[in-house]
Amino acid sequence: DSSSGQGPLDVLVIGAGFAGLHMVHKLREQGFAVHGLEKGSGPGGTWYWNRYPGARCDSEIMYYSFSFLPELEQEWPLLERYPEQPVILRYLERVTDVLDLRKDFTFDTRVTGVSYDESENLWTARTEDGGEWRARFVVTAVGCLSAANTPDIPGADTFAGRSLHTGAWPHEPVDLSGQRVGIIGTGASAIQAIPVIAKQAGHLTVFQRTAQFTIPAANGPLDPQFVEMWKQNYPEWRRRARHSMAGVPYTATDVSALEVTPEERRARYEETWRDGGFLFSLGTFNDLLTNEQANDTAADFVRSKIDEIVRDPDVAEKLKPSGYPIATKRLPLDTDYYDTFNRPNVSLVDLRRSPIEEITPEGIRTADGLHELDVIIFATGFDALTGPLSALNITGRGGRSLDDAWAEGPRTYLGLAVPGFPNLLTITGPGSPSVLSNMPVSTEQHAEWIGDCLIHLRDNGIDRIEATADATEAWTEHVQEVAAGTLYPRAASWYMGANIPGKPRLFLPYVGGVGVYREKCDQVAADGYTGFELAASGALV
Ligand code: NA7
Repeated sequence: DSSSGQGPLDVLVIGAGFAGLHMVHKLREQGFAVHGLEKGSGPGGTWYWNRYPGARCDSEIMYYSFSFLPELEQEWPLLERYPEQPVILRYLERVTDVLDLRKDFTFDTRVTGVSYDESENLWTARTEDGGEWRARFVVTAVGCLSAANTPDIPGADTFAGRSLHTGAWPHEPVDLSGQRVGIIGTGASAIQAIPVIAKQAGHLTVFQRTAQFTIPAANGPLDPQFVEMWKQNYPEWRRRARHSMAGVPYTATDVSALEVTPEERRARYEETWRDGGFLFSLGTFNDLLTNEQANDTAADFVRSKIDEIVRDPDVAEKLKPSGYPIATKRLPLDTDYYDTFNRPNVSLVDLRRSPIEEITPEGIRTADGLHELDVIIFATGFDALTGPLSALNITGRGGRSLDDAWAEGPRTYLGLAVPGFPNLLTITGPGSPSVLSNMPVSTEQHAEWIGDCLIHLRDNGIDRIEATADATEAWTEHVQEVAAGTLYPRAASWYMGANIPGKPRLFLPYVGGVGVYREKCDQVAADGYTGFELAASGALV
């Protein structure tokens, strides 16, 4: 390997989740000298790290998988509607073995710096263990939600009990039975974890800053006949997902929430609430994310459900989200979330009324007093999209850091490339649909596009590709414009960078939909990589 002094690689891939596994496979198939680095001890990415109780995917198992492995697709058991973390991890391990990818990755290797040398047109990645890897191209496959965010709470390091983060959960089992557990946060991770932890813990205290809308997952075993129907029609389901809005094969509706009677509306919400999943936001009406009044109808419906489910009216009131439109913060899916607050061993602290003052050796002190705890779980999310790239300490042309280039928010061309950083390609980077989609559909599209791009460059004797400043400005503006046409920017969400103090506010993912986005990327390629500057041996072609 180049770490032991051999010549540079064609491509270095960072990460061994869905994106990195596919990328290394695709490039190896095409005859490139490619190698992958991964900080975990094995493949899995998100599903390697997020092992908290209740961790599962909110995409249904039928389409949370690769589309290019027809044999595995037929053989892989589809037992439960939403795959839990160990199932997805097993799937990715199986993919790694089926494709014989282990030999092309170095695990337990954290990349600490990646820098571009202009004179040689080469990248060097340095690793924590002192290794150096040189490559012509670097593809980041580091995920969007992999840099855990732990808020800076005074006294946090004085806590005498155990502190855990959902996104960096220990690999050995954590026994919470009989423990006094506190969980900070009520995002998608917490909403999965809370009902499960409540059944184990002696007492669970939920520290809520922003009440969340959540929709029942309606998880359960899949009917074998349904599975058979899926397996017989996989190519068609995959095609639909690729050309959809969110990477899921649902049929979009063209009905406005405001053009039906209140009774019809309620019936539609009831039906999708019962059936569970994202159909509630994606398939009921076409204007929930663009029209405030339409959105209110869905938000009111969920608030009415909270009243129905939660017995203590004061707790119900605290749980009711307000002040932002439904689904403009990532909508979680849950199994008995609101009902969990009917349990005698669960209490809710509303941090808006009584903020956290400090963490002490005994627990968490809020304005209303000390909550004594044995375990504190931070379900406080991630430095989304930019955090994982920032952690790589990337420097481009002229030694300029990516952090510096993005001081006012990330600017990318198609979420794939950044001016000043030639030959660096970012799978599901900011400015691509990424977190607003069923991830495997988006990582596949990027890995395929990048693979085809590198083949094009090789076939044409080109060894440098760089996004132009103009194309990047235009794309960044377009991403913001499309977001501004929706209700998304109304919420202080991690989509906006709002969860990290000091992070610039810019809408991070592309909300135009994966189908539209795919067409744009394909057009750029078909037109000879418009918006990129291509060069051979330093000379422009
Ligand atoms: P999220 O969605 O970012 O949720 C984090 C939660 O933690 C959210 O409720 C935050 O409240 C809360 N939070 C963050 N910082 C603090 C502080 N300082 N004090 C109190 N509460 C805080 O992360 P998840 O891991 O749940 O989900 C991330 C994605 O992973 C998910 O959407 C899926 O795509 C998978 P806030 O709303 O900011 O007031």
